[in-house]
Amino acid sequence: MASLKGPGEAQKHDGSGLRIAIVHARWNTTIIEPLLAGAKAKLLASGVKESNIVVQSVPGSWELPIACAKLYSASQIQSTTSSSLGAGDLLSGSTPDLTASQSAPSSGPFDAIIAIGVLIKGETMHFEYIAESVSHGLMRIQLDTGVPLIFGLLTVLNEEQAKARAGITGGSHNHGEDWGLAAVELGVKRKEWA
Ligand code: DLZ
Repeated sequence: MASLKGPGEAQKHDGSGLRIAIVHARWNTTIIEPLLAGAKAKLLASGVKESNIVVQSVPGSWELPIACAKLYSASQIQSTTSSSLGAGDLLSGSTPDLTASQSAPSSGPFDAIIAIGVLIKGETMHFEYIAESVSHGLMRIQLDTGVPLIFGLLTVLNEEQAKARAGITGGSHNHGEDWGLAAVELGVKRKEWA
């Protein structure tokens, strides 16, 4: 029986002509890692070249909107100047910051950006403020730039819920995979809509 939840029947899209950025927070790393891996695996499985996947990290989810906005602008600058700098260089200043989770970036505009963060509710209102602001910020960037920005922000009440959405708990589904597929679908469709 078809599931009520999820994006429905899987669509197959050719990602071989796409350039995709993933920006992830480092808070709740043990949940972030499988989500990031799931998203990347589906990009690669859809034909996106490894060299066309740019991965950047920020401390927490609060920083996701500014990073996505800057990464987008940097890629636009490069596509008009043919600079040899990678998008990551422009995001982090003049010195390339290639940590373990960051691949050497290619250059050119992005067809889609995936923002990944995990917000776990605590005892204060912190969660509500960050969740709402970041959601609005990411939507604004998406509509202002016209570049699909995939919403990979988990807003959960506890660690168990987070694990169940990252494929960590037995039999659970990794939502990162959905985000990777959504990025390819939207990247392809954006070109068709242009
Ligand atoms: C401070 C904070 C807290 C309490 N919780 C989370 C969280 O669950 N998930 C997350 O991604 N980030 C959290 N942060 C960090 C903020 O997002 C941000 O990085 C800091 O407030 C610095 O601006």
